[in-house]
Amino acid sequence: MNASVSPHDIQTARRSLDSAATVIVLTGAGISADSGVPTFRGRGGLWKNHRPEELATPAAFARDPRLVWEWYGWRRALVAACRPNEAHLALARWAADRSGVHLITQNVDGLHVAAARDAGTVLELHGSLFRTRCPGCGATRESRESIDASSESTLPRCDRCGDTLRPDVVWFGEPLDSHVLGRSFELAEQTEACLVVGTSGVVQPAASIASVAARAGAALVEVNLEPTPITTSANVSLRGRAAEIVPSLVG
Ligand code: BJW
Ligand code: ZN
Repeated sequence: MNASVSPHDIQTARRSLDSAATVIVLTGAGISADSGVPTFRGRGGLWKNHRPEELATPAAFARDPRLVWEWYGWRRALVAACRPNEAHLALARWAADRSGVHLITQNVDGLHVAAARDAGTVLELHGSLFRTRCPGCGATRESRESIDASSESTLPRCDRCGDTLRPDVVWFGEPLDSHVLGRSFELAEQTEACLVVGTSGVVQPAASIASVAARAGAALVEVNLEPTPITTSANVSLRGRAAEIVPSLVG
């Protein structure tokens, strides 16, 4: 067990989660860090000197779709080689083995779905790296092929209307899917416990899912390497790696 986490805290967190009839699990990039997926903020969050906030925007795509696709092509190739870790797998087993567990993720890497026995149980707030969307006609499709971002003319194009496709992810300033978001807040209002894993808690509206749950009376358990804005609302805050701590909470 991680040296900075006391067995007493693990036991308290476990008791809160076990005794709750309903639990939502809100995850962020930190849960996939142990699979080798880089997080957004902090060390390793930069790509060729660009901050994610500069590239994950509609304005960046309008200005330089080649550069944005180069970044997404690099990330797709990197994530395609990654596998769910012990935290994804433990959560998937837990959600399958007991009722009332709902996974809500900000991640676009598909690792919760890859680990899940029933992919329908995962709510993906920010879309998927492995889907494209046509800005022209709105068509979406699964997409796993490698991206040739050597020039604008080689970028993926819509076979219906010819427009340059974009990744089907949610960029800054864009609304989240209203059904996915609505369902997430509905679950947050009703849940008896909320487990938050590996998110900096700074990106809205996703971060509010945890505060809505806490305000509605849910027990809040946080797993992270460091304190976040969510920590002050948490009943138990566990400092350490998700792949190490999560299986001890839900295994
Ligand atoms: C570990 C670990 C290990 C590491 N174990 N832990 C209210 C207030 C202020 C601003 C806003 C607001 N409402 C909206 C905004 C604006 C904006 C926003 O939130 N800005 C803030 C940054 C200031 N939000 C939006 O623009 C959203 N849209 C919106 O609100 O639209 C409104 C609207 C309505 C109607 C019409 C039009 C508009 C959209 C947000 C979209 C976010 N998109 C991204 C990119 C997705 C695509 C892609 O991947 O390329 O989503 S940004 C990026 O951040 C990504 C992530 O999902 C998201 C969250 O990041 P996350 O998961 O927290 O990762 P990190 O890296 O930040 O943190 C990792 C954590 O893990 C750290 O804490 C580590 O310590 C920890 N860790 N290793 C455990 N092994
Ligand atoms: Zn189209």
